[in-house]
Amino acid sequence: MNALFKIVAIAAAFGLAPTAAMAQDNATAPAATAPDANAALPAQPQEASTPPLASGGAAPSDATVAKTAGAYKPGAPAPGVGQPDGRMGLQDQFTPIGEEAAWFHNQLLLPVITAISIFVLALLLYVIVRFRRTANPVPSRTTHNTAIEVIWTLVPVLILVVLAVPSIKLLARQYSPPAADLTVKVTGNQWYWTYSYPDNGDFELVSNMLPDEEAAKRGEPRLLAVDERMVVPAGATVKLIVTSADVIHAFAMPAFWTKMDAVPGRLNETWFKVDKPGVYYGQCSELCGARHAYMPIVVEVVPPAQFAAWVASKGGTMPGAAKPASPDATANSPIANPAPAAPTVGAGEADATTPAPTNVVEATTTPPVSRQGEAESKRGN
Ligand SMILES: [Cu+2]
Repeated sequence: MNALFKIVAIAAAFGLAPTAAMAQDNATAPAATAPDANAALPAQPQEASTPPLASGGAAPSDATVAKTAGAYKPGAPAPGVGQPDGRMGLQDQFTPIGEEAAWFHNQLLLPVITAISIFVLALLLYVIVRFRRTANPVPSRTTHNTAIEVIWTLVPVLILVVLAVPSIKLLARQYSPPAADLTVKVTGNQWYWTYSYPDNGDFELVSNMLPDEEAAKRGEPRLLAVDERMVVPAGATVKLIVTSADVIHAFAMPAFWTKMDAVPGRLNETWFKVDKPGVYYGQCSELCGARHAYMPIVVEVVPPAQFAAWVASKGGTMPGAAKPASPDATANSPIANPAPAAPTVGAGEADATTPAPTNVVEATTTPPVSRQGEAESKRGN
């Protein structure tokens, strides 16, 4: 019996320890800097009452914006939302993936890790006391016990299976995003971020950290506030295309359970979907040089109408909106508005006064190179 306990103790120490270590890998530490959580300012957005598009920049090119939007005004952070607030453990999660992952960590991994650690510690203490040398002048020479060997093999396997099922499910869900409603290209730079919105006229923002005094003035946490936020609509699936212009950075947003390396020359993809409007803070999470600690990330989630107003204030457009009325390169293009087919003439003979479709004719009849110059010189007249 004594031997049995001894063996169990040793097995527990060696066999189960890796389980605990593995489980720990899944924990994600919250962002480092603890801000003073005194920023209890009026919560979120102001709808409608203000005239749309007050916030400077380019003129609204977009009729739907004028109809639907409240003006965009930068929202104020809420204590404990999207930023560290001195509590232990993970930040509150605001994405479906984050909620699932936090549940996995808090309800499954932590209890299992704790139980294993306490069990192993108890066995060790028992062995130390019960089998100390003075109490056992003649040690047992047992080397083998089939039953206990089966148990110490099977139990860890079962524990790993119980952990693996939700773990793999979560991993699969992270890598099978729903169809994106919005794409934002995120580029890491030494030492700031740029965000471009290819779906919205491809405008680009440069996002730098605010100095301490300015952050305090705006009621935002020190070392986390930025001048230009990444603004996204609430309830939308946002696809992030993450890359870097220089060295490896990492886009990390603890409250979204989102972390993705930004690697020069490579496009990485991740996504998030946040329903609750608010201001969320993150940081670069790859040691990227001298000012690595000073390139924070701010994502502001706003109601869709405000997002449209914000896009317009940046000179962008909403997908599907009417194009700007101003004449542009494509408005009179023979390709966009094909004219009835012109009589096919030898390209060289194309009349200088023939209107628009000359280039179409040229393109379809492909004149020999020697004559193309001739046609062009004629047209120039
Ligand atoms: Cu960085």
